[in-house]
Amino acid sequence: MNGRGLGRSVKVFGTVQGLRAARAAWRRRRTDAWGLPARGAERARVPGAVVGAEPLPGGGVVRFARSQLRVRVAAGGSVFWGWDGAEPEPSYALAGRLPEVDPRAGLEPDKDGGWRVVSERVTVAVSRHGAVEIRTPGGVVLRRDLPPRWWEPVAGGPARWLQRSEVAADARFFGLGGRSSGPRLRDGTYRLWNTDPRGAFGPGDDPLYITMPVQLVVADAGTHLAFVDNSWEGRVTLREGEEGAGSGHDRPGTCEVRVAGGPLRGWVLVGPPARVLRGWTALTGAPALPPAWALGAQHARWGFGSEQEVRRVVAGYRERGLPLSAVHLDIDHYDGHRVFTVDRARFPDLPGLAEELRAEGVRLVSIVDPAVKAEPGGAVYDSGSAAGAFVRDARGREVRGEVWPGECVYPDFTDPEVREWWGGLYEERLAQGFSGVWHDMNEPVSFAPFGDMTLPRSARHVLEGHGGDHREAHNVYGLAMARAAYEGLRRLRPQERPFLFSRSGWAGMQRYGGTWSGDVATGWPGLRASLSLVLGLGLCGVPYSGPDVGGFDGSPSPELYLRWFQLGAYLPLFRTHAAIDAGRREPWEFGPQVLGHAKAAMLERERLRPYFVTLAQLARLTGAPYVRPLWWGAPEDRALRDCEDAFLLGDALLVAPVLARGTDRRAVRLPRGRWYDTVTGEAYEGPGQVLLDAPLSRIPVLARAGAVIPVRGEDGGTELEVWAPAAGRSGGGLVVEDSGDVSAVAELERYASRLVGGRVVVERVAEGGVVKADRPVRVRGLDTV
Ligand code: NBV
Repeated sequence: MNGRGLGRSVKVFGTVQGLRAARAAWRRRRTDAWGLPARGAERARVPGAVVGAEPLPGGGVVRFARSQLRVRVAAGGSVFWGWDGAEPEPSYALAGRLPEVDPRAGLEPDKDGGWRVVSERVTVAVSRHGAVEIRTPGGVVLRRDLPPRWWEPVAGGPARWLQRSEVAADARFFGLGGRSSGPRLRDGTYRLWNTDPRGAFGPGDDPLYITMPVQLVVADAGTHLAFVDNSWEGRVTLREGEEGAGSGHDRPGTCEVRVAGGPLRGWVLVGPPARVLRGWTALTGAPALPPAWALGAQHARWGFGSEQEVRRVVAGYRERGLPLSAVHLDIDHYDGHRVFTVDRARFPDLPGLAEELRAEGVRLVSIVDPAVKAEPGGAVYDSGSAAGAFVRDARGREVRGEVWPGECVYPDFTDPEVREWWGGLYEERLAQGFSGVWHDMNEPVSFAPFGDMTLPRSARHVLEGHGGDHREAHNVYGLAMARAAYEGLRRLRPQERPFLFSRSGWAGMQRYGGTWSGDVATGWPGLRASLSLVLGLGLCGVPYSGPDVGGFDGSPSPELYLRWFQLGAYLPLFRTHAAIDAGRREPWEFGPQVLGHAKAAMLERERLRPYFVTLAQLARLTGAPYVRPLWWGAPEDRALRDCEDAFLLGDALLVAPVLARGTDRRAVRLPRGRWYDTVTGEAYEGPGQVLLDAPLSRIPVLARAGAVIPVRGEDGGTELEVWAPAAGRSGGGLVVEDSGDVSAVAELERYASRLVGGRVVVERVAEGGVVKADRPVRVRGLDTV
């Protein structure tokens, strides 16, 4: 344990729990010594030379001396590849049905004894030694996967493997789940092993709670997403390339994926970023739609202490005219930290409190931890034990860990029956009046002063019936827990959309909900890391997330708090939160000036609520995250690829948060086209960089010329804010309302804007032609045209 972690555990748990954690860590080590025999001698293997091929729909099988490769191109252009018998089958990442094959794609001989599959959007070329190239229809190579290598234990058992890939010299890497040091991933090694970083983290702390073998690669030649569909522990080493590196030759970018076992298979999607994310969503499932209230401001606290304290805080918001949508209760409202219980001395009437708050538009959200106190007589423990729900070791004994309630056991969420049992337990949360859940500690965590803070690697899991150990189940534990809760809540309340967000997860977790930053360190670097996480996760298909505004630990300066708040107001999950021993995070705790500016940010968020609702619906329909890197619409713009301090909120807005102390002006990089400062109305022309005022009262937010943005009007209805198109150009926007109905099909209103004789005309594009916009229109920026 590093000093930071040790310090915290002594402070938080006291020595008794510290000792128990040490015991649990030793137990874990012993369990693995018995259950995970040393690997022993290994045999190295490569595919060898090609010996034949067999066409199949969408591609075929290419046979090599010592392995075989299956290639299958789907109708939308997504490519499946699988070595050694790996087939495109359902997995934790994939959502049920596989995409249909492209019937026109077939295997054909290529030059030099290789084979290729040509389709409308992509060509896959397999060399005679097993290198796989992904090429654009024009023949430009986007990615070259070199022949893989395996190491098979002579005594049997899972083979570990390595795949090295090359990308263009100008390519930039993004993704790999939630990384603190991005969004552009620099040279280095990134672990694939979901991890509680032992205390508050900052940029460079890696790995964190959500790791995913999903990378988005952006280069002049095109964008692609490469996914390795394997949940085993692994490592990805990235190295950006260099143009004109040695004697004028380009050095390609490289990526090495090492995985400790499991199938060698994956998917590649090519195309502009929007199409890639659409394909990724088709493959792994549409993001769950948060209920509309979850797009408003939320306040959490570890250590509310009592119902009265919750009431006091909510009253504080109300009395100052600060909009508030939800309050989140942390583990301190449990009875002895036991999940699915309530401390009735301090929270005697939660259903009453929930009803009271609901009447003023404030929902209650509950934390849910996966670990169950191992105590006969405890209702959850007893019912789980009876159902055989808890993870066992290789000798068949329940695996015990140490978490907040003391000695705990862990539900095996990779077992469908356990998911069903666990999902039913949320009935208790609903009966307590909670409207949503917040999953924590689901990497899963077992406190330990040394070694990994998780379950033994040899712990057994059902893994949907095929059986395996924690090395394979670890990374999907949080995702499977989210599935259990999501499906349980759907069963319990079929008329409501579940609200769920989870600290840990894996590719596909968006089907069940979103996530948050976890324990981001209070400080300017933590603020930067917050943005990196949200952007990176969005590119991995998880659009709903946000940081602990103000940071998790300590006390932010008023300036830092305000800048965090101003950023948070433009992120999908807008929530203040902090640790039990941290300073306050209510907007009024930092003086009247901060309160005034924070209130302005909250009111602007409220005004933009219809836009957030639209973005949520669009994320569900298309996979496009609400928060996008500046290069989203222009991946060929290299300066945008390297810009990490601003983002697009949907198509219409560009948000340039202040990420450094003492800033009152900042450089903002603009994509092509005209952009208006939404406060001054000043117009700027992109591409290029401009210097904008960023006084304490606000962060720069720009609107794209021509944008039609749904905003809340003074009467509470939705109106259209339209930013004048530049001369000779047109624009537009979408509006999607949220009826709240679970089964409703989203109805898209499409608007077009153009400039006619110095006037802005806004029309609704309907079937069969354009009609007059039937919502109030407010034109902005016209005086600068
Ligand atoms: O439940 C307490 C905290 C929670 O407030 C935080 O948001 C989580 O990320 N939780 C972690 C457990 C302990 C952290 C030291």
